[in-house]
This record gives sequence, structure tokens and C-alpha cells, in this order.
Amino acid sequence: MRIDVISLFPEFVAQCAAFGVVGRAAERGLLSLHGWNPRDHAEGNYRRVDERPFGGGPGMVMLIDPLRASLRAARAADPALAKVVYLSPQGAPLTQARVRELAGRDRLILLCGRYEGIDERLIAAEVDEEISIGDYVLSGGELAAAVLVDAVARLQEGVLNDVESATQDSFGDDGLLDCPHYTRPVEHELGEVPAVLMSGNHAEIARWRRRQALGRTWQRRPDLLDEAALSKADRRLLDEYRASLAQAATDVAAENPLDQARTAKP
Ligand code: 9WO
Repeated sequence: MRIDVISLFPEFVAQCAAFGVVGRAAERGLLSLHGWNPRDHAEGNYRRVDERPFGGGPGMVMLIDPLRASLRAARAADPALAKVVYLSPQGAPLTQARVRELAGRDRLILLCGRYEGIDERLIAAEVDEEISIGDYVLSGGELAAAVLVDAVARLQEGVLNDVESATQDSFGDDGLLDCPHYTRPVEHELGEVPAVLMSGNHAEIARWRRRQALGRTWQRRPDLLDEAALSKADRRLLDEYRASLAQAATDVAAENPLDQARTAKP
């Protein structure tokens, strides 16, 4: 896959993609990143890329022409058709489903704004998709572009090793949050490892992990969980999780002297 980044700081996005699995993908030729600086396509001694906004107000707006010339150069650098994505808080929220769709393409061009944004006419004429990585304002689109590059790159065929691919369930295909993870030592002053993980019973471990994934999604991100769409087995696991929470609350209450009158066993 080829990704072109149009930005006043193209090296920033490239640096973000230089490490870890994404860096490995680039080394192995699974991903190629190219930066284009609108400053290099700006006219005049001052190489202006921004101007004051019509209608007044604070800040500056990025000029159409340096961005359009950069887009043209990026498009011409490879014959494959490229989708143009503008990263902005006004975009559609980035989801793993959207990441999967973008990751399947041959080419992407990511447009990063600075200042107060870019001239709306360029967005209308050239941008295919406007994407937001969250409801907050950054100082430019570059960090958002780096996020998108990372998410898309790790899905390229051959980037993840078998183990990583196998664990892609965690927000990969089932839309659930991940289960908790533990490693050595078994006993630590911060607590113990859940016994089931030490049992060697792989079916029980898988059930525990699924129960945790379902329970944590229900607790933390109920918006992600469509309980009606869960399998019968998943619904039972979620019920077990809720029951264990209720039990834990009862146990805590039993230890609190103020609650003992009500929870004390006869
Ligand atoms: C500035 C601003 C100030 C007050 C109220 C709303 C505001 N929006 C912006 C704004 O969108 N500034 C942008 C800075 C212009 C385009 C590039 N910048 C940007 C992109 N900031 N944050 C993003 C971004 C991109 C994707 N996902 C989240 C945020």
C-alpha cells in the first residue's frame, strides 16, 4: 500500500511510522509513505501557504493552490487511483471498520491542515472523505494522519505475526474491548494473577477471556455492545460477569462494619 501525506511537516508523520510493526512494514515494502510539502509548491519569494480569512476573524487559512499543486504531484507519482482523506474534527469518526476499509486500498492521500483549516473550496473539489479521530482540536492534522497510518499499516497482509493476528479479536472483528492481560510474577505486592490463567485448562481460559471482554465492554463502553445480537453463549457469559460483580459488591459490604447488620450471615 502507498500512502502520500500532504503537510507542512511531512517528516513528522514519517517519523511516527518509523518504529514498531509499522516501521517493519515499511522496511519489508508492505507500506510506502511519501511526504509532500505545500511550501515546495508555493509561489513567490515568501512561498506563502496561508492567508487571512475572508470575513475577518483570528488566524489564517491555507491557500488552495499550494495544496492543489501538492495533490497533483502526489497523484502523478503513481498511476493507481488514490482516495483523498482530510483529517479534521468535522470528519466522520474513525472506527476499526473504516480502518479496515481504507487498509484494503492500494493508495491513500492524507491531507493535513494547519492554522484554522483549509479553504473550503479545495475540500469540496478534491476531498473524498473527511475523517476525525476524536472530538478534540489539535494544532494540525498530522497527529491524526499518523494515527490513521498506524491503524491501516498494521492491517497490511504480513505485518502482524501469527500471534498478533490471532489476537486481533480484541477490537478486531468482534467489536469488543480486550480482556485483561497478566505476566510473571504470579505473586506480586500489587496482587495475584487470576487462578484460571494458571490452570492450563485452555477451554476455561478462553471462556474467562471472553467473559472479561464482554463484561468490560458492557461496563466501560455500553455503546459498543448490542446485547440482542450476542450469541446465547455470550449472553450467559455476560450474565456470569454481572453476577460476579454483584457478589463482589456483597463481599465488600460484608467487610464494612456499617453494612454488617444487613449482610451478616446468621
Ligand atoms: C479550530 C477551532 C477553534 C475553535 C473552534 C473550533 C475549531 N476547530 C478548529 C480546527 O478544526 N482547526 C484545525 C486544526 C484545522 C484543520 C487541522 N487542524 C486539526 C485537525 N485540528 N484537529 C484536527 C483533527 C483531525 C482529526 N481528528 C481530530 C482532530
